Amino acid sequence: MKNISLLILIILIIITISCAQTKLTNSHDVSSSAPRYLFPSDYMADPAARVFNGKLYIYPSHDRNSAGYGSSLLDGGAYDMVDYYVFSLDDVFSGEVTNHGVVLALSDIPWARGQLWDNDVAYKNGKYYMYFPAKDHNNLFRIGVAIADRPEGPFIPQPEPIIGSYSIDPCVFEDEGNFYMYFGGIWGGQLQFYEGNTFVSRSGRSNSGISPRVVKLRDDMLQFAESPREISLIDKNGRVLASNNSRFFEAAWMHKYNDKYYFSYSTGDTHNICYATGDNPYGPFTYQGLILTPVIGWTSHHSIVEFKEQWYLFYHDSRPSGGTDHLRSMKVTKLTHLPDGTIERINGQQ
Ligand code: FUB
Repeated sequence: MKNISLLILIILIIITISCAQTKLTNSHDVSSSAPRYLFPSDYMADPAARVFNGKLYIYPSHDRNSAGYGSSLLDGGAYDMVDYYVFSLDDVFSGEVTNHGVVLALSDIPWARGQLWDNDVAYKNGKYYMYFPAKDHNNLFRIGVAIADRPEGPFIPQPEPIIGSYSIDPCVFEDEGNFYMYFGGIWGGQLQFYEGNTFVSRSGRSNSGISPRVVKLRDDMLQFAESPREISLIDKNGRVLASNNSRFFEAAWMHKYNDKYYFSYSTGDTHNICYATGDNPYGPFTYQGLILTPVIGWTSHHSIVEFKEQWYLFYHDSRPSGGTDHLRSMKVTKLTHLPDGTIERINGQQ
């Protein structure tokens, strides 16, 4: 009798857990514009969303619990990722999210030693190009390229990183037949190691006056076509952004709306996603305000995409992991451009 009661109890616990899991998976109320967690069964961050062949693809980082790659929090050592997955969906809020599995692994990349951080994918002439940062064998971040025949991969890496590449968070944006890469990140992203495009030293952790970079890609998509340029991010009086609440930290993204160029980014230690607008892909870009207020978890990272005539913000937070900074979950919500061209602010705590 005691054994039967125990068995019933175990069955009840299993049912409760699986109901909770199902509830999390399907918890999005399609009639509301509440955010949707996209893949509750594993930790995925930095979602770069792209539309290929009428379908939405997501290229995230894959978070994991590990002993940590580096030694200090400022090195980003807890963000110790070793592979990339791809996801796709046809309907953002109610559709099934298809997991295409691992499409590129650290062990396949000869030049990389660790920390596969935020990537992005671009399409040109029948091929898909994944741009990703990783630390090389000298512990310096470089940016590599991997190529696929289909948006869901697998992606085959080039044997060496892009010549002259450094730092993290590549975003590749197509404009009038040209492809531009925006990149950079301070602190663990190492952008402060460089002056212009020259490596200066591993010391110093400046907080402001460090510009993200933009560079046009060569026709073959495998190298830079020019030297990376520093992006000028200014306020409405033409002054360079200096406050930690608005200056660039990491997570560059570019989208175009009504012929304006929207450069968005994270402010890192103040946890905002902000944006600035300009008239061409190189800038300057004038600060406009916040898109997303701080989420649960230290990092904030996003992408903005139009799909079936609706704009979306893809981002992540650490709510499902109980606030563990390096275990993040990707999510999506609607994004609205207001009639004056500004973006309606989104509450990161939703
Ligand atoms: O995922 C690792 C790093 O955390 C990204 O490259 C940054 O943008 C931050 O989200």
